[in-house]
Amino acid sequence: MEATYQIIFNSIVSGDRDTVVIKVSQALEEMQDPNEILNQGLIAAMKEVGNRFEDGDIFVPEMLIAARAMQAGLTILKPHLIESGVEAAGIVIIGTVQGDLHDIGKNLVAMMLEGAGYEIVDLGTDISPEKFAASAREHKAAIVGLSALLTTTMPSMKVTIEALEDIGIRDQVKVIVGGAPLTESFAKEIGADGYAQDASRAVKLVESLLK
Ligand code: B1M
Repeated sequence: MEATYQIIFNSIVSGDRDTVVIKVSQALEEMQDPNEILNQGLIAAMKEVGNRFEDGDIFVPEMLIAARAMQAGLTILKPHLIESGVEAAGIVIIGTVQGDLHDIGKNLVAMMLEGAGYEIVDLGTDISPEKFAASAREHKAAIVGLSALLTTTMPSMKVTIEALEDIGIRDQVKVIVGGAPLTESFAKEIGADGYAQDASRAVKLVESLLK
C-alpha cells in the first residue's frame, strides 16, 4: 500500500501525469481510502514541490507540470472524496482583478491550493470588485485571493476589499493578494490580510490564516 502512495508522490513531483492517473485508479480499485490517497499521495507531493521551489531546486515550469499531474489525479479522486464525505479544508475564491488578463500565476496559485486540500472557485480574469464580493458571499468563502500583474490594476484590489466591506462580509473572509508588482507593504496599505510572493508561499499563508 505504502509503495503505491510513494509512486503517486514521486510521479507528481516529477510531473509524470500518466503514472499518477494509473496509480490513483489502481489504489481506488484496491479499495484504498480516498482520504489517505489524497493526504499521503497528492498533498504530500505538492508540499514537497512547494519546498523544492522555495529552495530554488525547481522553477515555475516544473511546478506547473507537477501541479498538472496532481490535478489529473485529483480529477479521478474527487467523486470518491465527495462520496466518502471528506470535507475541503476551506473554500477559496480566486481571480485576477478588474482590467487585468494575466492568469498564469493565478492558475498556479489555484492549483497549489487545490493540491493542499482547499476547494477552489476560480472566477477567471478581469473580475470586478462586486463579482468577487458576491461570489465570496454565495460560496461562504474562507479566503478571497486577488492577483494583479499590472501596476494600473493594483488599485482594484483595495476597491475589492471595500466591496467586501460594503456587503458586510469583510470580517468573515481573509483577503490574500499577490502578483509580480505587489509588495508586503502594499498589501498592508490596502488592508489585505496577507501577501504571498509565490504559489508555494500562498499555500503557507492560507494555512496560517485559517489556523
Ligand atoms: Co503582460 N505585462 N501585458 N502579458 N506580461 C507584464 C506583467 C509586464 C511586467 C511586461 C513588461 O512590460 N515587462 C507588463 C506590466 C508593466 C506594469 O504594469 N508596470 C505587462 C504589460 C504592460 C501588458 C500589456 C498592457 C501589454 C500591452 O498590451 N501593451 C497587456 C495587458 C493585458 C491586460 O491584462 N489587460 C499584457 C498582456 C499579456 C499577455 C496576454 C500577452 C500575457 C498574459 C497571458 C496570460 O496570463 N494568460 C502576458 C505575459 C505572459 C506577461 C509576462 C511576460 C509574464 C507574466 C507571467 O505569467 N509570469 C509579464 C512580464 C513578467 O512578469 N516578467 C508581463 C509567470 C507567473 C508564474 O508569474 O504571474 O508573477 P506571476 O505569478 C507568481 C507570483 O507573482 C505569485 O505567484 C505566482 C507563481 O509563483 N502570484 C500570487 C500571482 N498571483 C498571486 C495571487 C496570490 C498569491 C501569489 O494570492 C491570491
